[in-house]
This record gives sequence, structure tokens and C-alpha cells, in this order.
Amino acid sequence: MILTGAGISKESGLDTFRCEDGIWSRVSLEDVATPEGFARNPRLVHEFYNARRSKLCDPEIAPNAAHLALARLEQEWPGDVFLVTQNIDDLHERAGNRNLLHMHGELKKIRCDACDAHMEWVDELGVEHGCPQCHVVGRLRPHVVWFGEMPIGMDRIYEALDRCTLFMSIGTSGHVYPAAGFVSHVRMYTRAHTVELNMEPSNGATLFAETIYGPATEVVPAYIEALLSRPR
Ligand code: BJW
Repeated sequence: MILTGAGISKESGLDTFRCEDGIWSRVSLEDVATPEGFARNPRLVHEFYNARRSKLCDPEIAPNAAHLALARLEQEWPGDVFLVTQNIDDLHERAGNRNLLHMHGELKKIRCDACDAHMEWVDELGVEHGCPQCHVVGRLRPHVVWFGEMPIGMDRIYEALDRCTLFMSIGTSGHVYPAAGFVSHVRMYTRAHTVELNMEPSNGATLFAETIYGPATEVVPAYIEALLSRPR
């Protein structure tokens, strides 16, 4: 089982949240990543996600060596490989992972708060847009999980955590729950090996049996290569 966070996409040109130059150094999370912020100022929130969606669609943004290594793992590992990402970008899909869950949603999807329709969306979104299904205007929102909202697929995630034999956490600072609590869950309920691959020790670094630090494009491919070439 693999958990990824913003750090894995940093070398693809996408910003992290809590690094010195990260997203939360420029905008307030209360304003753009809470349902209350969206209710207060939907235009600001749309602007924030429109800019990130447009950047994700820039042809220069592509999966890096770490994403590609995880896709290779899914293809070549003899058992199940389940990838849970906190990222709303689609770089894991573009790299080739298929057994994948976006627990904090997807930037290229939106949903309607009036009729709950979900749809693909790569253009700008605004308060003036009507839902293509129910035609109510102003109730479309990014399909992302904000603070105070329930992350997606938690039942499936905890089932996978309960039966995993290896738990890898990559490029996440360990500040946001429930994802930050997965390693404790695995250690409490399984005998799985736990490993953190990150640029620096995360908030929960001491909970991992093994820690490896460096840029994801270096440490992830090396770790996957070693896993796949280990005698089984
Ligand atoms: C590199 C690198 C390179 C850099 N190579 N590495 C008190 C206690 C406990 C919990 C709570 C609490 N008060 C409130 C809560 C709950 C709250 C929470 O966790 N708050 C904390 C801040 C305290 N959580 C929630 O509200 C969640 N919902 C919830 O809990 O529902 C109830 C529930 C309970 C139990 C079970 C189930 C449900 C929802 C959280 C929603 C998070 N949403 C966001 C924004 C939306 C998506 C978006 O716009 O993109 O998701 S916040 C933001 O943080 C985003 C990310 O997915 C998330 C995690 O960030 P991530 O990925 O870790 O990024 P960074 O920037 O923090 O770290 C990057 C790391 O990479 C760093 O360590 C770098 O060193 C490293 N790095 N370059 C390798 N090249």
C-alpha cells in the first residue's frame, strides 16, 4: 500500500502546501480550502482552483521518475499494489497506475451541490455556470475534499491498510488527518513493514520502521528497483 502527497509532484512543477514557498505561504487555507471559505467567497475559491487546473493542463507538467517508478511497481509486483494519493493532480494516472484512489478528490472533476452530479471539467469554472444535468446555476464546485469534509473512499482505504504487508508513505508532511494516522493504524493492526520516503522527516517520521530522505525522483525509483530485484 502506498500513500503519496504533494512532494511527489514537486519535481513535476506543482507546488506543495507547507514548504517555505508552498501554497499556504501565499493563500489562506481557511479562505480556499474550507466549505465556509467557499460559502463566503466562491469567486476566490474558483479562481484558486482555476489557476491550479490550468497549470495542470500545461503541456510542460508531466509525471516524473517517481510517478513512473510507482506505475512500474503496479505492473511488475506479483501481489496487489494499491495507491492512495492525497494529490488532486492526475500524474499517477498519466504515469500508468490504475489501482488508485484520490482521497482528497480530483482537480479535473467538479460536482453539483444541488443534484450531486459528478463530471469531468478542464475549463474555468465560475459562479455563473449552470449544472449540465439539473441546470441550477451557481452550485457547481471543485470535486476536492476541504478541511472538515470526509475524505473519499475511507472504507476501502482502511480495508487495504488492514491487510497490507508493506506501507510506503511518499512526499507527505504528515500534518493532515486521517492520512497522517495511517502509519499508526498499520503498526497497531498489522505486521507490515512501514517506510517513509520524503525530502525531510515528516511530522510522523518516528512512527516508521524505515526512513529514506531525498528528492522523490531519486529515492523512489531506487527503492522500487531494490524491491523488485529482491529475491522472492
Ligand atoms: C518532497 C519534495 C521532493 C517536497 N521529493 N518530498 C486536530 C487533530 C487531528 C485532526 C484534526 C484536528 N483538527 C482538524 C482535524 C481534521 C483535519 C486536519 O487534519 N487538520 C490538521 C491540519 C490538524 N482534517 C480534515 O478535516 C479532513 N477530514 C476529516 O478529518 O474528516 C473526518 C474524518 C475522521 C476520521 C476518518 C475519516 C474522516 C479533510 C482534509 C482535507 C485536506 N484538503 C487539502 C486541500 C484540498 C485539496 C487541494 O486543494 O489540493 O488537501 S489540504 C492539503 O494538505 C491538501 C493535501 O492533500 C493535504 C496534505 O498535504 P501534503 O500532501 O502532505 O503536502 P505538504 O505540503 O504538507 O507536504 C509535502 C511534503 O513533501 C513535505 O514534507 C516536503 O518535505 C516533501 N517534499 N519536495 C520528496 N522533491
